[in-house]
Amino acid sequence: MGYLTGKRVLILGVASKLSIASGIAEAMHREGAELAFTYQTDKLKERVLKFAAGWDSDMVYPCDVSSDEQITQLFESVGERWDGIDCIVHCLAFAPGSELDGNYVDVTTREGFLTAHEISSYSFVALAQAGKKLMEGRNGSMLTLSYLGAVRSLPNYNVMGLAKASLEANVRYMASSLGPSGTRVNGISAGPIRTLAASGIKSFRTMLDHNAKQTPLRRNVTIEEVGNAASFLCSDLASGISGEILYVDGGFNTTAMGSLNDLADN
Ligand code: NAD
Ligand code: 0WE
Repeated sequence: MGYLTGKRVLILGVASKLSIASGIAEAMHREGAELAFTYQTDKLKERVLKFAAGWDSDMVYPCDVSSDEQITQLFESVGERWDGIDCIVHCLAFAPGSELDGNYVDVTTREGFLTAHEISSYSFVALAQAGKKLMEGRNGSMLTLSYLGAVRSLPNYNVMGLAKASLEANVRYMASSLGPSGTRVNGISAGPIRTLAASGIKSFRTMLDHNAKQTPLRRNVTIEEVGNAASFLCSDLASGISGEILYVDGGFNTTAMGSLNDLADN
């Protein structure tokens, strides 16, 4: 019997089979969880329905997190099928593409800053608020996905780094806020992975190659590895863990100077 048997999990952010949310769904389904999904736009609906069916789910709902109405409606719809939710998995982020290309001080705009923070961080607490009633008293948990750019500056990640810093603070404040009602809140900081969100990024291939070379494990991580860590954090095996950011990055964040092996005169 899987360690998520009997858990009802709502997953936001499946867009393709490469999505980190898909790796999480795959691992959670394997461990016995019952799953429900959302999609951002009608264009994605059929695709998410098909993926959901593969994980034995027919619960698929629209939710663009920029809309208060859609967030409210989401929990009304889920509440018609489930009397409670054990986990909410937030696996989405967005900043306008022009913010993620070039010198931070030169390319950042008021509008891009606001959008990045609204979609990538505010949405996490908005979901907690709208889902609170369904989550209460079940030893449930919430999980989000972050990136090292929250705590280190790196080329082109720019305003997304600030939004992820806000998201990580959100994890800590939400953990304090929801702890008394029995809900844990955590984040996973994943290493770089080729997904749709990454495919729009200039030089992503170069970044992946560099990352693999400089990481203690000497390779990039996979959505399966993130999925396994996510399943653990949402399970009762992690009942003592809240407010935490768990790095699933092959150890990259723990090093300085990296490996010298790819330098000319080492
Ligand atoms: P992805 O493109 O597969 O998923 C991004 C998702 O965000 C999509 O499903 C998209 O529909 C959704 N989204 C964007 N704006 C939305 C909105 N307004 N409302 C609802 N949904 C919206 O990419 P991914 O890499 O799997 O990204 C998932 C999460 O993982 C993001 O938070 C990302 O920052 C994080 N992350 C990614 C990497 C990486 O290298 N790929 C590394 C660390 C963290
Ligand atoms: O969080 C992310 C990417 C999130 C993202 C991606 C896009 C691309 C398309 C947010 N908004 C958009 N907007 C778009 O228009 N990652 C952790 C992946 C990522 O993105 C980078 C990275 C890494 C790693 C951007 C620059 C540098 C490194």
